[in-house]
Amino acid sequence: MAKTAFITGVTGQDGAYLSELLFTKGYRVFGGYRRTSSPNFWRLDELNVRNDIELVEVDILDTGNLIRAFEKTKPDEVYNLAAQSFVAVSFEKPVLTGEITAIGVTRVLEAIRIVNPKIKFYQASSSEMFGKVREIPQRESTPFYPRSPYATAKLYGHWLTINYRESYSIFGCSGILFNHESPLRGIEFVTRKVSDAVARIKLGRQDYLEIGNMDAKRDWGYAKEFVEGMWLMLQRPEPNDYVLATNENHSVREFIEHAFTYTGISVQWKGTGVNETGVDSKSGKTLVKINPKFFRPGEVDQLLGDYTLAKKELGWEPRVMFKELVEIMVQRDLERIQRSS
Ligand code: NAP
Ligand code: G4F
Repeated sequence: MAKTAFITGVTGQDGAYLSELLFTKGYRVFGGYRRTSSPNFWRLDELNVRNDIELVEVDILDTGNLIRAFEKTKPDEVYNLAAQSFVAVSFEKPVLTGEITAIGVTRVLEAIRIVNPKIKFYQASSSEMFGKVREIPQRESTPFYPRSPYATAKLYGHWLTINYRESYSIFGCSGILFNHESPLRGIEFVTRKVSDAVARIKLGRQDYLEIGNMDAKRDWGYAKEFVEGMWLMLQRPEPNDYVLATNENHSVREFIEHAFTYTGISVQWKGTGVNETGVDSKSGKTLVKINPKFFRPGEVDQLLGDYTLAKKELGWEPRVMFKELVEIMVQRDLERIQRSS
């Protein structure tokens, strides 16, 4: 019989790709989305999965709402992707971030415990939990050192998943996912902000890009591949926690350079600190400026993941690496902007 999955946060980047993947595997997919005056289904439309998903209004701030949703839909698997997922906002809204990203996990797990403890559970944990990194590269056993309210909230959800596994034998897995990006990434995250801005600059729709800390390094992979790892975790005979990463890291600066290079523009860096600028090496025009408003009160300087366990136990490994990822994103934004004219 076809399996049934319930995805919280279906309107987000990973929710869209995971729905697409589960359909290829013959699942019935219920997609939890929160009510807003104008729902936000653009990612589901881009992947052409909106009509196949059975959409259910669910807010992970409301336990009763979750219980009724699971009673009605009877899922075999729940993927908890819903979160206030933007680190920068978590400094401005730490209480709300804790309610959604931390306590939200308790609500989902309690609903599972009450409705059917045999439901398999995936928790979207994050490499942000490694924060001020204690070892390089980071693996499942690396001690955590969260550097933001977001990361601290994710750490709560991570340990709660382990706690429910040990206390109530719930099949709960935490995927410790390093940054994963795509053309469906929210525009507020640095990769998509850059790919969109570079495409606009190339097409003459924007003058320059304003950016924060360009020296931060991330291990950036392709979201479409990372959702495969989520699904694989729930197909194992025993639950466990896994790092998914590419085991390569690059700075924001490198991301910007490669994005421009792809469009045929070469950037040259001038000046230092907040006065640093990126200029077009041919025309001398300023293309990149630093704006300190994008600096964070606590920064994660570098992340680098070791996915050895995922490769060994899940057979998962990344295929799209940094340069190809940048190119996929810039190309898609060029097409979008050209089409919108
Ligand atoms: P995303 O695009 O920001 O999506 C987050 C989703 O959560 C959206 O659908 C959002 O709905 C929903 N949501 C927020 N508050 C909610 C609430 N109170 N009730 C119900 N839904 C709510 O994030 P993503 O990149 O797909 O990431 C998926 C998950 O993985 C998140 O938990 C994120 O923290 C985690 N993660 C992401 C990465 C990454 O690099 N992408 C890495 C590690 C972990 P709206 O559309 O209404 O806002
Ligand atoms: O793209 P970011 O906002 O992603 P961040 O903070 O790494 O978080 C993302 O990945 C996590 C996994 O490690 C997820 F858990 C989380 O939900 C989210 O998906 O920022 C990346 C880096 C940071 O160091 C930031 O300071 O880019 C730097 N940055 C520099 N200028 C900027 C900017 N970030 C943003 N968003 N905007 C800028 O203008």
